[in-house]
Amino acid sequence: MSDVVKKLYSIQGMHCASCAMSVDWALEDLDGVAEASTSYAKGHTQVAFDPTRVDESAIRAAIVGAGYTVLET
Ligand SMILES: [Cu+2]
Repeated sequence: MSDVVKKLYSIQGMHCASCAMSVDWALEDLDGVAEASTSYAKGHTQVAFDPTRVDESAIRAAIVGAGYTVLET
């Protein structure tokens, strides 16, 4: 098992707890994502992933695909 890294992504467009849940599901569907922890109140998601199996563009695309905007930091 390779190293899992954790990264925080700021998300725009979530307006309730079920939005955060949709983001969690979209991310956890990705091969290589171990865990996503999305907070509607904080407007961000913390993603634990294996960078050898999934890259950040796929993570961003999954969030966008769920209907939200990823803020560049
Ligand atoms: Cu919502």
